[in-house]
This record gives sequence, structure tokens and C-alpha cells, in this order.
Amino acid sequence: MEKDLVLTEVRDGYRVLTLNRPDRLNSFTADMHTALYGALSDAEHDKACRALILTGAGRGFCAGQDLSDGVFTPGETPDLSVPIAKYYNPLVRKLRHMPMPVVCAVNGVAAGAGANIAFACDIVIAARSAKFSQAFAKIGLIPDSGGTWFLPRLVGGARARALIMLAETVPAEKAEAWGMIWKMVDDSELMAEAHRLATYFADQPTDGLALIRQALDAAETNRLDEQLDLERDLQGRAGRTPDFAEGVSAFLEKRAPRFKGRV
Ligand code: T3D
Repeated sequence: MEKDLVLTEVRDGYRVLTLNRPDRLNSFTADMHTALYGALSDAEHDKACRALILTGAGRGFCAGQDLSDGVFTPGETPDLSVPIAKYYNPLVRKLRHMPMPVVCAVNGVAAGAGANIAFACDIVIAARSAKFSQAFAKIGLIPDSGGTWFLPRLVGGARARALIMLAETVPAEKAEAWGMIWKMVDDSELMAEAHRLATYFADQPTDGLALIRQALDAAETNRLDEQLDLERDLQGRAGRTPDFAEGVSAFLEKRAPRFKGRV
């Protein structure tokens, strides 16, 4: 196995995970999937980890599946449902269930599954030079890794359909204007902004933030009645966290809160 396909940097209260196959624009091989899933699991089990940054080494964020990694052999018919079930779907599910906020710092091109893995993160920031591409249609595929779910919700049906069918590349500035990402920053500011966000989250009520994600995700399919019931239940859980007690105490005592995060 190639070494260090995903770099982990442990910071005070958060981790930085860096996809590390820069010569292939950090496109996914089976080994890189295994490395990323493992790095996410390690972060999940470290209670001191209260935020994550996901980014890429070199000039790209991630070019999706590495198309030279055995997915296609001339004369053979592949079953692409297998790598989707084995690697991509578990990865997207993992990102959506991490017990802390995940900030994606898109440092360059995010294509195919690379774009959709960025959209699976909680907050997406992008360098001015970054771009997003649903490259799938160009090679006869459909968007995977949640692309057909995320994109219409982010930019609306008309734009999503055209972007997917035309496989048109979206520069970061347009991605921000269309609400596809949280914000674009100058290239030189990208990692500083990512660290600023992660440092902020590392002091926040982490369990409460995970419950917020759970409520927002469920709202995508729930009826209002169901969502009201879910909010009741999740608020019940949030109210039992020590961070709620600390947040209210700090407010009443007119001091900054000292949240515990993950308990
Ligand atoms: O198969 C399954 O398991 C199903 C799952 C599918 C999920 C998917 O993600 S399907 C979509 C796969 N991705 C793509 O189709 C994108 C392919 N790449 C590109 O279209 C372009 O590389 C980019 C638009 C992303 C960037 O273009 P550019 O001009 O900035 O860079 P480049 O010169 O094309 O790429 C630089 C190198 O990376 C180059 O290698 P070289 O010539 O220097 O030796 C290029 O071949 C390599 N590279 C880029 N993307 C991939 C890749 N190699 C393998 N797989 C890639 N996806």
C-alpha cells in the first residue's frame, strides 16, 4: 500500500485530514478510501477532537475516482455498484455522522465524487482558484456519493439538472453566489480561514452541534409534524448535555462559557 495517503495533523481541539495523492489530484484509490475512513474513525474515537478540516495536498482537492485504479479493464464489464457500496457510500455516511463539525477546505479542483464528498461536509469553503465539476456524465456515469441528493438541495433543481447533465465546471465564485458552498476566500487565506473555523468549533458545544446536523438532515425528508417531534426529542437530549447547563450559567453570570464538547 502507498504510504500516507491521508495525512492527519492533530491540533489543539481539532484535526486536519489531508488527501495526499497530489500527482493524481488526490483521486480515490481503494487504499486511499481505507486510509480516509480509518482517519475519520480515529478522529471519532478521540474525544478531544471537536472539529475536523478536510483538504487536499497540492493543486487539487480531489478528482473523484482514480480512473486508472482497476475500475475499467478493456473487454470486461465492471460492476460499479460494488465500489460504491464498499467505499463511497460508507464514506458519505461516515462524514454525515461524525460527532463533530467537518469543515471542507477545497484547495483546487473538486471533480466527480470529489465534489460530492466536499458537499457531504458541514461547511465548505473554497479557494478562489478552486472549481467544482460533476464530471460523471462525460464518462457515461451518474453522480454518486450523494451528488443527486446534495446538488438540487444546494442550488435548486434547474441548476442542478443542468450542471449534472452538462457536466459544466463551476468556479468557486459562482459556487458561492449559487449557495453551493459557504464561502470563497483568496487562495492564500484558505487554510487560515479553515483553521479559524475549526478553532472556533473546538470551543463550542460539540454534542449539540452534532444534534443540529441530525435535525437538519432529517428535515430534508420529514413532514413538518415529524420534524416538530424530532426537534422535541433532540432538544430533550441537548438540554441534558452539560454544555447546556454551562451555556446558561455563563450567560447569567455574564462570562464566556467553558464548554466540555463531547461527553
Ligand atoms: O469507478 C467507480 O468506482 C465508481 C465511482 C465513480 C466516482 C467518480 O468520481 S467518477 C468521476 C471520476 N473523475 C473524473 O472523471 C475527473 C477526471 N479528471 C479530469 O477531468 C481532470 O483531471 C480535472 C478536470 C479534474 C482536472 O484537470 P486539469 O487539467 O487541471 O488536470 P489534469 O492534467 O487533467 O490532471 C493532472 C494529472 O492527474 C493527470 O495525470 P498526468 O497526465 O500528469 O500523468 C491526470 O491524468 C491525473 N488525473 C486527474 N484526474 C484523475 C487522474 N488520474 C486518474 N483518475 C482521475 N480521476
